Amino acid sequence: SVSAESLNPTSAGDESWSPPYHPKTDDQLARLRTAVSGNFLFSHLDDDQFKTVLDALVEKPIPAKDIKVISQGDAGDYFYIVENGHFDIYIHPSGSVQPGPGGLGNKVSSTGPGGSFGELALMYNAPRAATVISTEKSTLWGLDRITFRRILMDSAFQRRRMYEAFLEEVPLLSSLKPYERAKIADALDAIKFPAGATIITEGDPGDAFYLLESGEAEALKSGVSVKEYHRGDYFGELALLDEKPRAASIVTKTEVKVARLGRDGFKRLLGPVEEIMRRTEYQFDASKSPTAS
Ligand code: 1OR
Repeated sequence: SVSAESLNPTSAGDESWSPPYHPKTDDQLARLRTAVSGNFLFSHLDDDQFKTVLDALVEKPIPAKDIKVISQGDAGDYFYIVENGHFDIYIHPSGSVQPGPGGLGNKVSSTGPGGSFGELALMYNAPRAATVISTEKSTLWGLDRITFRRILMDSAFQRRRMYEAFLEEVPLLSSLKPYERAKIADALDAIKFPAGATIITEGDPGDAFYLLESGEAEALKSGVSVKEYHRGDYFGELALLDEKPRAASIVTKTEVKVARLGRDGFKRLLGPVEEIMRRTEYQFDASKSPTAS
């Protein structure tokens, strides 16, 4: 559970805190900017926060495969962003790494360029939830615990909490693990539309996927209503799945709140439910049309 300290990352009397400053070469800065550009935890920072984080990050070269960057059960010190290379993630059911073969537990996930790991122990003041180990020579950037908590955590935490309950209710996402939904929450943007607004225009290229959080909307093909959307429904996936123009317009019928996921997030985070999305049929169902009687 969430301790009081983790909701209030800055303990009293730290007015004297100054963020770590690790000078960087132009080459390092350029590589770092590319590495964080795809990371959603950074996309909601203002310019000052972004600069503080860039200054605080430290390059951590991982010279080979089989290097354990994080051991399950340890205390958390750094959050990591992957610039290049690859890492496997293991969880041992006993809660920590065990001696001997198979001691890492079961492989649950993996991550590569633009990905990140190690946030959980810092967010929740908990032991490391998993072991993270390199599968090749790699480059990481590390952010210390205090800078992570002071600058990145509030926005990440709020976003995860804000969307936790809603994402649990979305049928499309019900097969995902809670941690996978948390990663989706990091990447969502909340947008409101008044009644009668066009969210998607038929024929346009697609750049985002949407989950409907509240209100009602409908899909129109050449001006004819073909489908209605309610809380928990999704739209905008077809153009992204097959790189096709928008197959319909989506227009709001009431005031609407949507959670928007950009193309990168869609590709990276919704892979596990791609087959479910592809199974959705879009035949015109006259019995459900508002014009049928
Ligand atoms: P950490 O600080 O606990 C280990 O250190 C990191 O592995 C953890 O933060 C996450 O960033 C990362 N469950 C828990 N941690 C995971 C998982 C995970 N995947 C990556 N990490 N999964 C749940 C398995 C039941 C895998 C979900 C696909």
